[in-house]
Amino acid sequence: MTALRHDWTREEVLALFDLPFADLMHRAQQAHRANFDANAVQVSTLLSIKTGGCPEDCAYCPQSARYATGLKAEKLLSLDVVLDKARQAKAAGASRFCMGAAWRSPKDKDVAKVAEMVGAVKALGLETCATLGMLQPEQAQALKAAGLDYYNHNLDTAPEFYGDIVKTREYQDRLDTLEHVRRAGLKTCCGGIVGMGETREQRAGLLQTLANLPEHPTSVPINRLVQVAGTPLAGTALLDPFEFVRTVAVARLLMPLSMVRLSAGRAEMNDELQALCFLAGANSIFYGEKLLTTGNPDVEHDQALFRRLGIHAMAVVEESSTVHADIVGSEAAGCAGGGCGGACSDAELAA
Ligand code: SAM
Ligand code: DTB
Ligand code: SF4
Repeated sequence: MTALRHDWTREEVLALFDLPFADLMHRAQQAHRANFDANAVQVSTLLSIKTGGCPEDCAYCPQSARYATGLKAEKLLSLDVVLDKARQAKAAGASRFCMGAAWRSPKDKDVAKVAEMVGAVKALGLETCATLGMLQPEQAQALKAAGLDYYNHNLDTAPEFYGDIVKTREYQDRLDTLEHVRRAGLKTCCGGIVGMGETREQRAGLLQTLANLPEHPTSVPINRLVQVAGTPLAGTALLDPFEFVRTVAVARLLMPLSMVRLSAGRAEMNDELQALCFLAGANSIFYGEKLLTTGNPDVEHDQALFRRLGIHAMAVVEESSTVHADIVGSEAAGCAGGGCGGACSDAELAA
């Protein structure tokens, strides 16, 4: 049994970051293999259901109305359009469909419309995830009642660096929404962004805060900043790729039962760097040509990468059971021979 800790000190987390690269990778792989099939990667597809025009000032985000990024603000997509995209995502091999909206916090009438989308997407046999900004407790409950599986709400960076990145809300606001989401019985998807000019200590602070939440997030997206012209963070010095891999490895060690997602920024990474991230314990990706507003690797490229690395996709067939399928196919292959002893099926539920 892997023991889960929620009392990490900053020094302990930094000591992991400071390990020689090979030692850190070895430890991360041990933790990964103890809990998962190391060759299975979960695939989620993202859709921006409400793009741009956001009142918040997140310095990384192309969707803030405050920055001239050339992005056109759009209204909430219709149910038909969302369902069409969800069908396409399923046909391409995704197991989870994540709907993102550029809202600070949704109005109740927005939540009602998203709830309808959630029910319809779930009926296609996909896991559902939404990221809509700050939620009130009743809104989280309404989404849960509609069948939502996951709510994505990132802490984004360390508490002490947050004010440099976002001034229109507090770190505590993020923590409050996460609590409302957990109390509603939703699974949390919560991570952050690295490469925003933060220090190693602040990267450690992000992971420490995530691991010390009352429950480890079921999914932990690690985004590498996608630099978008017009945002205040465009032109930030690029993070050493090995430091990015270290961040993934430390996330794996601190949250051994969570799905660690290699998230935004893959389009700017070569295959070798992505392979190192999988070796460091990443076991989930966003799959499909687009993230929310920026690019992601082509589906064909990801399929080829999976084939070259001998990775297979995890496909969810029902709420409590995850099996593996080929990323290009629809036929579930079952968990036999994965070397996970069944642990991969339960890992998402166990965290
Ligand atoms: N508005 C909601 C919110 O902020 O929670 C949901 C959508 S927001 C775009 C979701 C997440 O996308 C952010 O928390 C951030 O982690 C990530 N994100 C946004 N812009 C990014 C960028 N340029 N590079 C990497 N991640 C980014
Ligand atoms: C997450 O952690 N990363 C995704 C998802 N959750 C919603 C969003 C990435 C956005 C990258 C910039 C864009 O495409 O607009
Ligand atoms: Fe708005 Fe979310 Fe972008 Fe911040 S990250 S500007 S809240 S869409």
